[in-house]
This record gives sequence, structure tokens and C-alpha cells, in this order.
Amino acid sequence: TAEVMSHVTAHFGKALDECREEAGLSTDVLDEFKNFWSEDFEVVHRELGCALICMSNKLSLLHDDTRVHRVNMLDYIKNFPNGEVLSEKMVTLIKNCEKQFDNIKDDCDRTVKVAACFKADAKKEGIAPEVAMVETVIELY
Ligand code: B8M
Repeated sequence: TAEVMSHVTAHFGKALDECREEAGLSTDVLDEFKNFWSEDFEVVHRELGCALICMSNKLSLLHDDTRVHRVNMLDYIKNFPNGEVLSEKMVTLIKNCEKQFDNIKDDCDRTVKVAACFKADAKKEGIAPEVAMVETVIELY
């Protein structure tokens, strides 16, 4: 659900600043991670892909080839309130998006495409949170 996704986003987003420098992601492109879900935010910058890899690696959510580690991701999501209702759905959506862009060799380029695909599909599935929803839980993490 969008509620659960707001918790995941609030927690995951905490790693953004630790990854900015190594990813070369400026605050002009993305100031706070919650804005990832904004209608106005286009998921297009290669540097965001690099940042998502860095952030995911801090939580051990990826394999060495940067594809999502299914078991670790399920465990991670299940730790949030009602996480078990979102975990399988979320991993399925990401894996489906990974498949669509498997031909892109550059890890950062591929990951930003996967992230854009995931955002679009999450909206279609009604599990994308509003930025305001993320704001209400950000203080918990
Ligand atoms: C990575 C899980 C964190 C979820 C927080 C919300 C949105 C972020 C979306 C990007 C997901 C892309 C994952 C990268 C997979 C690379 O194959």
C-alpha cells in the first residue's frame, strides 16, 4: 500500500546525503528523497541511478551486479508496519522493471531507468505515496 511505501521511502531516503558525493548528485536535481514521488519530479538523471545503487548497497539490498537481492529486500520491507502486505508486490514490480532494461550495460543508467519504471508501475498499482504522506512518517526514522 501507499502507506507502507511512505515508510520505506522515509527510511531509505535517509541514506541520500551519505551518497550524494560519490554519486555526484546535486541538490538541484533532487533535494530530499521524498520528492522522488512528486508528479513534477522526472526520474531521468544518471546521477540518481548512481545514488540509488549507493543507498541500496548501504542496506545490502543488491547483488554485485546491482540487481535487487530478493530475499534481503523482502526482509527489509517486512520490517516496516504492515510491510508484509507490500513486500512481494514491490519486489515483483522491481524485478519486472529490471527485466525490461537488462540490455543497458551502464549500472547507473540502467538503475535510473528501472527506478522510473518502478515509479510509473507503483502509481498504476496504487501503491505510490504522496510526498505529504512521506512527510508525516519521516520523523519516525
Ligand atoms: C530500493 C528500494 C527502496 C524503495 C524506496 C522508494 C523508491 C525508490 C525507487 C528505486 C528502486 C530502484 C531499485 C534499483 C534496482 C536496480 O536493479
